[in-house]
Amino acid sequence: MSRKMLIALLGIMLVNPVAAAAAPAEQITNGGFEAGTAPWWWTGNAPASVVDGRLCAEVPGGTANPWDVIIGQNEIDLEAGTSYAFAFTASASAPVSIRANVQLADPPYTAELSQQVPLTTTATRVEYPFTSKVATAKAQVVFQIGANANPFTFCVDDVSLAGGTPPPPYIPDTGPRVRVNQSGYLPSSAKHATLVTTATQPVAWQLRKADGKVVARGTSKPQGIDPTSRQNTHVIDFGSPPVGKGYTLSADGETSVPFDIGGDFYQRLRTDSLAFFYHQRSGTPIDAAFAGASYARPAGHVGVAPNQGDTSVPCQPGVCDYRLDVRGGWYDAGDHGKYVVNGGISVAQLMSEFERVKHNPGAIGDGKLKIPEGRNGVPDILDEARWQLEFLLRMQVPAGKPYAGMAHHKIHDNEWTGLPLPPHQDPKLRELHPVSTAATLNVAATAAQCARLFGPYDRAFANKCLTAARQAWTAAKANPAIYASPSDGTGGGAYDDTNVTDEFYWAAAELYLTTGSREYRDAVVSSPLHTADIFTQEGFSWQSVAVLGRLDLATVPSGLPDRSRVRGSVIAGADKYLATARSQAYGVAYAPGDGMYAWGSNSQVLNNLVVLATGYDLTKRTAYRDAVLSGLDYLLGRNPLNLSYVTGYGERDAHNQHHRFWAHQLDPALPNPLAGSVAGGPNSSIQDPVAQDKLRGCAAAMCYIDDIGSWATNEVTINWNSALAWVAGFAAEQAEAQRCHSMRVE
Ligand code: 9MR
Repeated sequence: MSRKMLIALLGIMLVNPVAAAAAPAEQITNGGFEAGTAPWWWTGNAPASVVDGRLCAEVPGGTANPWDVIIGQNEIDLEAGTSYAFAFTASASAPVSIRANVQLADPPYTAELSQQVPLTTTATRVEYPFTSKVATAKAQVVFQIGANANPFTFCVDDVSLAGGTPPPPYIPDTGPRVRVNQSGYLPSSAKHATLVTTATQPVAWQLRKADGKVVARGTSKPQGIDPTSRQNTHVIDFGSPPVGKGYTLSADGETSVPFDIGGDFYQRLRTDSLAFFYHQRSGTPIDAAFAGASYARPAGHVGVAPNQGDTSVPCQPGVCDYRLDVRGGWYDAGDHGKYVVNGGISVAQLMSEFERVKHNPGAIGDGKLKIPEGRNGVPDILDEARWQLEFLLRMQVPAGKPYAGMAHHKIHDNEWTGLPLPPHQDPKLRELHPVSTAATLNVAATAAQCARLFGPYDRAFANKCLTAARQAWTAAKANPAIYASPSDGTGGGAYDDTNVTDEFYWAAAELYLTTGSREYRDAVVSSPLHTADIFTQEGFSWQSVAVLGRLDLATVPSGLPDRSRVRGSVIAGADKYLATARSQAYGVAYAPGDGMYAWGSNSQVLNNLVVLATGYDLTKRTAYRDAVLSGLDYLLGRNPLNLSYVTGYGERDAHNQHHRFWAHQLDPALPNPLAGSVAGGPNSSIQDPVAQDKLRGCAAAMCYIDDIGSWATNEVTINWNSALAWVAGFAAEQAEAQRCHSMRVE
């Protein structure tokens, strides 16, 4: 906008407040691409990304129809008889003609505006007025950029559809006001539901079997306003109904979704949540024989075009003079980055899930998971862990180079890619980022754990891990304060961390438990974290890993002098989370001090459940076990949104999580996220445009939307699923124990 125009416009607004108030509403979200690419989508043949603040797509030549290549935005509201102006600034790397449409998003795709637009290499602004004949909430704006003979780059910016009234406020569909674990409850554990109601006095409830017969009744317990949701809530304890399917709970004129008492849902979740890791593997085809046809895909990042990695990856300019083969590992999340810090906690939790049951691994043992390494004499969960461990070892700087033994912090694309994008089609340059102390200590900790656990199965690999762990420890001691930059977040996450006291503690703990060496024991006991209360309400995470060390010091046999105090500290932590769970309207052991739910809050919940479960392992106090299950109730539907955050579990499940391949919401040919994938969950800071558009002012536990564009509330990641897998393993074991018990009773 020119200065003159701006001054004129400001003048009009100042003298005529009515004119200012009546400015047409903007119907496009993130039209300037300041917030990345969401909620824009495009066809898979035109990979797009934000370049210099514009959205640019590589358009193939030789397609038949304009609509064979599209960039668009859906869920546009149009009012009948209302005028709109569709405007944008666009250019192409060669002169071409495109179509710009405002149309219905579904067949017959009736267009309210369809405009042929000639483009040149000069970015040009165009504006097309039209009046809508239809009223719909399901229109779309699309740039149809196919039917050009030669490939070209299309760039667009400042897209606007001005007119009509502002989009109505988003009101989530929260379904029936009686909130339950939508999968079900274990027969001999506590059974709680939450009722949302205006009533302040107890109300009557009835529990019905699938045939409608009432099997239990009682009255609710008013709980007051729940600050996490701003809802007035009651808690219902519905006792000990017999095992059965299709129960419903009614109260205050509302009936819950159906749920089971007993069943094998936690056993399924144990397996499904681990399958996630096979599907996230980089550097190998995902085989239909293990994954099913709709989830199969070619290997990503094995040096085959258009991929530019990961078999010989350079550093960011100026960072190093060598290339590394860093193939393999797991993709972090919905993106294709591979980050040592986050990879570390993820693989640690898988190994710890194994270590907890290592004498009887059962359903996670050899030949039990759907992975190519089945029946090789090694427990399957360790096979899966090894896929990541070998990648982590490849991230270490080779001998003879500066910082030898340190680990590169991460490897990822040099620019952000958009969605959808299967890994093998990622065209961006992959780069190694500088080494960091945190990454190096993640290698030390996990490689030490590897050495301990792989010993009985593969001595050579265990030795390799131990050597790497020791080297990493020594290198980190020599370089104790090399921190990843918080601003190094283009094309991948920063995963920055400026306090590595906890990483030192964790690595020392794992090295000590594996070797028994005095050096590592001294590092453990002299760490200020060894005696600190590290069981915070916020919970542990990739950035705060001391609890990983403390839990292993409490559970893995060793000669640690103050081991019984350490065990007591974990029990004290479990007591704290138990008190929290009991105080919450939705029974969840998570109550951050500032009332702000973190990015990935569901994993903070899960990690607190890991502490509670460890408390149970140490004491066999059923209250801890029940608090773990109550936390799972929250994740599986007993929450303010009445939503199961785990794909494939529960009647109302999250299934549009942010992922470049599981992108069914954007491309019907692609699958939804795999069953057993947990969404990051409510995030008070709503950093992405979809969440900002829909959720401003949200109560903490409701700052979530099941939309693929909401990367800040609805992504899936390896470190969140590793926490889910750990807790599901625990819950499945309780389910098995209770099944045996109820069979004995019968
Ligand atoms: O899980 C990470 C969260 O704790 C951070 O606050 C956030 C911003 O740095 O990044 C999250 O991790 C994302 C990572 O940066 C890139 N891959 C997807 C991760 C989950 O959204």
